[in-house]
Amino acid sequence: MTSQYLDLSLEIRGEQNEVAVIRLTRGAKRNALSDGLILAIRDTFQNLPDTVRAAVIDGEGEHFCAGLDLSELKERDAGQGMLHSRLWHSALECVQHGPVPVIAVLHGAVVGGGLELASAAHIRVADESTFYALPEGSRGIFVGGGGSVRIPKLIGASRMMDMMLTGRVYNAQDGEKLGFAQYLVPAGQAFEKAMELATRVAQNAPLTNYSLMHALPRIAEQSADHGFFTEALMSAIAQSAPEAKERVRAFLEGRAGKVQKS
Ligand code: 1HE
Repeated sequence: MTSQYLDLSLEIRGEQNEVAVIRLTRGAKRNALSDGLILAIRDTFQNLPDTVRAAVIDGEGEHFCAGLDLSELKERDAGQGMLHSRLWHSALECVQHGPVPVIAVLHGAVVGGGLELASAAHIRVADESTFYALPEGSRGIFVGGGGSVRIPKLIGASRMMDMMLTGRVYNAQDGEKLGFAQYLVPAGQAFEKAMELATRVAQNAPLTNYSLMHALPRIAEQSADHGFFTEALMSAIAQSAPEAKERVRAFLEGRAGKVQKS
């Protein structure tokens, strides 16, 4: 199944239609995020078919995403700017706290709002052409798509501060070491790797994936005492699911795979 929004395509893949491939299709503008494209991202993640268990987000052409569509910025006053930022927040919330884990395919420019979008994904696979920057500093603006909350969690506030103050650009190798991406692959191979990971992620019990996406980041924000308590609740709910019981039984009866040395 495929469907087409403005500057975005959705394709459902896999034997059980379990992987959604969402692609920004505005390559001529380096996938710059117009209001229409942000709305398409929000609506797509809100309305994924029930069969979908994992999603891959990719960008057409040589660059993942050039960030905010700067051509739409010039007419906004302060009130509209606030609402615009809140629109981004709601759209990227649908990516981060939507129904399924999201794997971002990074290549070329991952800059400004493009980095904010990538930061809302759960796994980032970068290829060697990737570079990361926050040019907001030099454009006289600030991040507005949740970057000040999500990016310090990946690389720390001091590195984000440096990127914005000095215009520092990180290449793919350094970006992976810092924590922007969990995987680094040769140029042109990020989509294939992301599909391999999505297929694997889609095999997990849905409740386990949901627990990871929704509980783990919240526990990280809690005090240790509250975190232990939330963990115990989540653990009890996950293990009580019939699917968890069956998976454990399958291992004990020799029907499930062992953990293999990498
Ligand atoms: C754009 C945008 C854009 C390209 N808004 N139109 N983001 C930035 O400050 C990054 C700005 N973009 C760039 O630095 C470069 O375009 C790239 C490094 C990403 C790619 O370079 P290149 O040589 O491959 O492409 P190009 O020739 O610069 O761009 C091709 C076209 O895309 C060109 O339009 P054309 O009509 O002349 O063909 C560009 O104007 C257009 N284009 N990027 C609008 N961003 C929620 S707040 C988030 C705040 C931010 O994201 S600020 C950071 C914005």
